[in-house]
Amino acid sequence: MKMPGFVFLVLLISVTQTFSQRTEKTINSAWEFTTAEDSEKTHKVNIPHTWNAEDPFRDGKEYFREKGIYRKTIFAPEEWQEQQVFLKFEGSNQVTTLFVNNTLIGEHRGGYTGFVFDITSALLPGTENKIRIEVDNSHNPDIPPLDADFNFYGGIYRDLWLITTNEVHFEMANEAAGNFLIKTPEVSAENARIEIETRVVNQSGERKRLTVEAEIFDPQGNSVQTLRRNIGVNSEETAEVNFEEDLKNPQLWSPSSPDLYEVEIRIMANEQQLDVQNSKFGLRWFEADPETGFTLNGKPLKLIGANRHQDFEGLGNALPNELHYRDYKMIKEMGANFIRTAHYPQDPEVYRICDELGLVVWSEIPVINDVTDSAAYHEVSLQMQREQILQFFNHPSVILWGYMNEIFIRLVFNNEVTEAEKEAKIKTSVELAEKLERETKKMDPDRLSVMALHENELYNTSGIANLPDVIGWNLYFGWYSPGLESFGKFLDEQHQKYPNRPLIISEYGPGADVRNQTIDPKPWDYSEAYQLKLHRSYLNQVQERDFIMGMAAWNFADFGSSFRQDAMPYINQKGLINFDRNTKDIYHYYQARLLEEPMVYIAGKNYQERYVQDGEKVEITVFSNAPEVVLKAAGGKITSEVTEGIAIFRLSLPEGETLLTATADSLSHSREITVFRRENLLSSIEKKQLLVNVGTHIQYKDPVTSQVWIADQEYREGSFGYIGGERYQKVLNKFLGTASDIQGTENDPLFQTMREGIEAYKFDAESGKYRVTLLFAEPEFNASEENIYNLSTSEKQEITGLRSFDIKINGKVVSEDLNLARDYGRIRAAEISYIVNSDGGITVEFEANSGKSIVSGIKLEKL
Ligand code: GCB
Repeated sequence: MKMPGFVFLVLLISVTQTFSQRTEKTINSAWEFTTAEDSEKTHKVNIPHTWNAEDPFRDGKEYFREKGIYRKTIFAPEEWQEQQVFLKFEGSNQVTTLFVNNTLIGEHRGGYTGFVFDITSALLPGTENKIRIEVDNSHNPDIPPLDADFNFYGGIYRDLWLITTNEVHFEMANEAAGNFLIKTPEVSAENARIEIETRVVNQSGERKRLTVEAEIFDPQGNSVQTLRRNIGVNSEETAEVNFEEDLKNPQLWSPSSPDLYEVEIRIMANEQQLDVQNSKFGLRWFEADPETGFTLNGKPLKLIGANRHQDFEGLGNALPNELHYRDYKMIKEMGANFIRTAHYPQDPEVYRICDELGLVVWSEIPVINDVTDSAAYHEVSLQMQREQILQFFNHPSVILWGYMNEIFIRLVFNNEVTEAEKEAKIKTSVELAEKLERETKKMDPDRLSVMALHENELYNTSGIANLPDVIGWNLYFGWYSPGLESFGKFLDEQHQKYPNRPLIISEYGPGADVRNQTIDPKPWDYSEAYQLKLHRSYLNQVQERDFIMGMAAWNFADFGSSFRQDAMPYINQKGLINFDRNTKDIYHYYQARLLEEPMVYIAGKNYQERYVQDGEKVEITVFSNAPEVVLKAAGGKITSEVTEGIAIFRLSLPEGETLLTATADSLSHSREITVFRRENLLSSIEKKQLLVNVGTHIQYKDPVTSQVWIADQEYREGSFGYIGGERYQKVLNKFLGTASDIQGTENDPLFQTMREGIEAYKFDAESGKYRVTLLFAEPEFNASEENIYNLSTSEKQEITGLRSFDIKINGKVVSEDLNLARDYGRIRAAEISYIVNSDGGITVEFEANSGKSIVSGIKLEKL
């Protein structure tokens, strides 16, 4: 009888299902969690989980770095007796120890790669089984990273999988964590050589005759080839089964056409399928040339993109896949074609996304800042590199394997090490680099090895920079080192001295806080405008130099770093977007420089209140990739050329709200701004308070109250401003003011900049009743808390760092012997409000008794 097609299909499916024994499911939900410190208190948590989502961002003690314990019972059905059962961790930071029914199964070291435990032998089928997972994120001298500018959030922060397989299955438990390898050693436009490497494990207790198949599908999903091998595998043995195939006229993978092939591998016994796995892969070839830069599939491609850290506001590193996806989509939509996974391997989902979206990836292990001279440290580093390579091998997006970042930075800044200690440290670092280079090339001769360096000659003199295929420079000219143009000069010198080294810019960028705005940016003012200035200059300088392979901005998003103080404590603010993923202007600027499809964007999402001086025009910046932009405002229309993605408009606008509309090609973008004339601020004081960010050119917006503290100005008759003194500057050529975390406020930038030695602040205001509020912070850690009036003149002179001043308003003393350190504490925000009845004019005088007077902000309100 002839069987109808669909009956045959149903039969086939049911037969295959019976014997296709692999099941994979997450077991993320409802774990009992305790910390070792507080073992009585259990919480129900879901994986991805970290216990450090909040504490690295709190003032006070350091974030919790110890042991956390996860517990759960799982029911093991009877059928598991004939199966192998595994737990697969995608990532858990940083030492993970697994117990099943109180039997120790194993330990894994390292927080950024996956690993698999075979739990079959400890399980009791037909009953509940106890799983206990201990995770420890305390500092461990044998495990990288030892020290870095990001948080080492503890916990099982990536998906956890329960996998059951047939007793005959593709290998699960080794450094590949269940991945099989698809190699593409030779690819050209005409032909692609494909090598597939599988490992078949037989735990059935008897010898098996098996057929292993590898079926290749093209990017359209058509099966193009099925390869087969017949093998015999003894019990408790693992057989390597490899395939080779040539594909003619391959469809190539690239950022502009990320075409993906797929391989399905199967283990068959007597027509029954025992195991199946699949993986996408891609076909491309590339080259890093020291003269001409990077080429992909024979065409030059300047790699431009960003580094990306894996944490997120409020979540630490425990992100759902959707948020990883959203980040990479935003990176792609910025016009980027390149990503460095910051300092460690990321979630497996990230690599899948980069393949799919078309982003070239530099993936790296977290050997950062310093190494330990121990066999264990070297071995864990090598293990991490093997795991990263084996686990992400099939991803065509991955082109560079990194293994070290700024490895001498601690050494260079540590004044306490002896010459001998220094030599020993250099020696062990170079030895480790040699081992990592060798291991990388042994495992994957077809990709490029890379290392990131900071601006120091030691990398050249030690010889470490001669090891990898590509050298990445982390360069912060215009930030940590002065001079934006020094960037290009440095690159030219390196290129001249080492003409055989392919070079890439692995990091660059300044801190930028969207609360800080100006049209006159300066280094270390944390303004969005300075971020724009620096990135624009770096983009130009890289584009002028063919020999530079590309550049990755530091960083795609702001990220958590518990020791940082900066404008927002505990956050590294060099992101192109905020920690909560709201964009900064600079993100849109990259779109103007990189996107091919038309774009136009009026900058200043966070700079809508514009305060201008007498006769001063309002400066509006528009980003676009069109040759010119038309801006409509207040009934007028102006056209401006676009240079390097920027059109600047200087407009005479009336006070009040104005709608701006920028049009380029057929696109337009609108933004509302509000203009205030500084000369009218006192006459309108009845309606609107006047707030001044004293001691700085920066306009600061408090995101909670939405109040704008305007840039400071010198007093002029009929107006307001400071008299005397100078901007306080803790370190020359660095942050304006101080970068210390000011306690007792979220408005750190407001308190970090100040005017020191100020004589007076004067408002030529009308008569009436006012509230004057002064903002202060003692910026010196060694400021004395002495009381000036308790001292005799001779004793007084011996005390250093004593700052005491009196405040007078309209001639009357309102605060006497104000010693900020004594009265409020050092590096702590203080506010004092005074009520003033004025017959016309307000003069706040600061009279120093010792040291210099200081003030951070002033607010005037008419009552
Ligand atoms: C670097 C480091 C990176 C830091 C960055 C910075 O060179 O590689 O981890 O976060 O500088 O912001 O200082």
